[in-house]
Amino acid sequence: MKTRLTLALGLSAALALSLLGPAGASSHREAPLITEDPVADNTDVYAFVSPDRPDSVTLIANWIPFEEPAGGPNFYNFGEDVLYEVHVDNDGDAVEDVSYEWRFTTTILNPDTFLYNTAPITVEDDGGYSDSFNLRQTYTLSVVRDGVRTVLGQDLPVPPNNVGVRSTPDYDALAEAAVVELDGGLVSFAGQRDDPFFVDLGSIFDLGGLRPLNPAHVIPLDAEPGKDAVAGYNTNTVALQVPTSELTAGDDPVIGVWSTTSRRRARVFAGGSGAQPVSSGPFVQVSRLGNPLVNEVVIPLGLKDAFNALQPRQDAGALSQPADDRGVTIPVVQDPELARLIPVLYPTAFPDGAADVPPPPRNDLVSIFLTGVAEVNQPATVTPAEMLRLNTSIPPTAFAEQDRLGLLAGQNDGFPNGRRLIDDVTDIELRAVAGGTPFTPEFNVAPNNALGDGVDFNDRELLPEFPYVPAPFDGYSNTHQGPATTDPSNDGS
Ligand SMILES: [Ca+2]
Ligand SMILES: [Ca+2]
Ligand SMILES: [Ca+2]
Repeated sequence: MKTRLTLALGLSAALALSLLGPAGASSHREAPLITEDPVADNTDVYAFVSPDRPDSVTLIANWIPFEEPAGGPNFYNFGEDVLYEVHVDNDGDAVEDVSYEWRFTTTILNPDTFLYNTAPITVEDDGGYSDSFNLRQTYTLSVVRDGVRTVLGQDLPVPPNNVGVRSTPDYDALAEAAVVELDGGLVSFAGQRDDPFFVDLGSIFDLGGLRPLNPAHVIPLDAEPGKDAVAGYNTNTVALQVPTSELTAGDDPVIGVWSTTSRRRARVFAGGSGAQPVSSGPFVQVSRLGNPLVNEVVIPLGLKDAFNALQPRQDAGALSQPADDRGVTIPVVQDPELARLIPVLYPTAFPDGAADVPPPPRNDLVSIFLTGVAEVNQPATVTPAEMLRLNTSIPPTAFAEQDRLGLLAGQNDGFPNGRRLIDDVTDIELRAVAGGTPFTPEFNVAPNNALGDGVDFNDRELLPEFPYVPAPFDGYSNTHQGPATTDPSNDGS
């Protein structure tokens, strides 16, 4: 994306002071409540030193899981009544120091048609979209520092969904028109993209199945390659590239990153002709995401909704009890159910049962998920809290050289030091939970350090430059369609 629209914004004119109220993984359908609210459902957060601009950090957060590209006529929009945020803690106290906020506004040019677009959508000479783009969104991007909110950009464009080959024939041009350079060296994008997460959900959530290891499962099946359950689906992305100096404080290069979604406390349905519900009250956090998969597979069902409502500063108190002489511990991380399940599910691969995985307390997992790894991505002083932790002083691996196994492949700029799009967090976390890392050398052997779901890469090539997330699949070419005619012999089995 080389063509960038530069928006000159008078920062002083846009400076707004406000006192803030208390508001303020991969994670698809990770907790019961949030599955009912897809526009607020945060699927993944990424934070990495930009490989092509090493003095900057790229922050990416995705919402709306499993967007079927053909999902018209009402395609996928950000929620107007939703506050989308990415937070940065730069002094290790689990309290945000810098928060970026996205608020979206929807405009319908012609309300008398049901059409999302009335003709092919193109980029006009002035850089804006053609009037055929009927239902469109714009957004305001703000930053909050020390309780002071500054508007960074207003009326920023969101590209259309990738409707199909007739409606959005040059999608890359439409997306490029929504890459905006802002004052202070920031680059911003918000809009539909391919979901860059890759995982075999269909097997993993079918009693912990890993297709390549099927023969060793307690309910054995023939071995198979993995299936990327997210393949062919889109998501809504916000991406922001920020000069690193805007994010760090003092001499400590480590930042903590997580995202939240918030809704107004009350929503009232008026009924009758008042079709639009009215939202009021302060924003309340309904979704939260730092490390991928934590709420899916570490947090037990009884705590999942609560975890989404917690702030990191509350993690230690809410999810822990006073324990060992290290002070605060978080039992669900120190003794995760998954670690105990792995030898039960794969008895022939782990013949000695529980003795084949590290015993609790799992201080190695506390490092990975809660404090950062000493000498890699642990802040100088740290309050244990669940967030991505990124050491911004570790030089990025060249894009073409990135390895999906991140830190486990010796790339210190990869997960769990922050998270790059390439990082195979499923395999890395499976191996980490099984003890297959240098933290626990006696367990850093096969099969512990070779676990994987058989899905190694995203189904679309990542982009070498901002916003790095590939273009969305288009609806016309969608890959989830059924047969053209009903086959009476198809009983669904
Ligand atoms: Ca802080
Ligand atoms: Ca994908
Ligand atoms: Ca994988």
